[in-house]
Amino acid sequence: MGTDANSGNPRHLRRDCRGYTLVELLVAVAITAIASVSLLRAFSVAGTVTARNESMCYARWLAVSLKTEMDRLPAVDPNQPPAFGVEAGEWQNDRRTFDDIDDYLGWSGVPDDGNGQGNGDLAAYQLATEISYVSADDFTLVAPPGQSNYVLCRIRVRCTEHEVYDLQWLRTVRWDCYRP
Ligand SMILES: [Ca+2]
Repeated sequence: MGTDANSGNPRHLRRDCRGYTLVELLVAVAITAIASVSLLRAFSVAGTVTARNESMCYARWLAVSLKTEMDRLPAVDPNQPPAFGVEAGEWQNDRRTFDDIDDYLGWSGVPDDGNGQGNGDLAAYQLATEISYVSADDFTLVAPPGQSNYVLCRIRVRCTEHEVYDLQWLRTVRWDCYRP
């Protein structure tokens, strides 16, 4: 029957039962602290990315909703001699009075609740619209109002100090919209 050559050796028992030294404990604490900081940073970055994605998702939804509203309207005022911007009886700060695309020229505001009142849940967002006539040969060139059949519509939704969702699209003008 075999025996442990070190069994019964007092020096061997002391080495097994001595526990950890202070240096070993400090190293373990340092490693744990470094790992914890790394984990916290990872969670923090993940939280920031999630918040940004959520913010941009709301901004996109606001932009698409406003585009849907604008696309229901003709490119030229259907009821009176068209101007570039709001016509008589329409108010630049009240979208409910708009009846054609270029009424949105220079409009800006916060998301509303559908009744013309600000939506407190989305108060952090700011919307702005830009309208311009552009050249038929080059959509990057601005044309004088009424001198082109193409209108460039743009919606910008600012969700934070540095984040802006931008949506642009073209409309073609139907000059027969206005029927006096
Ligand atoms: Ca109008």
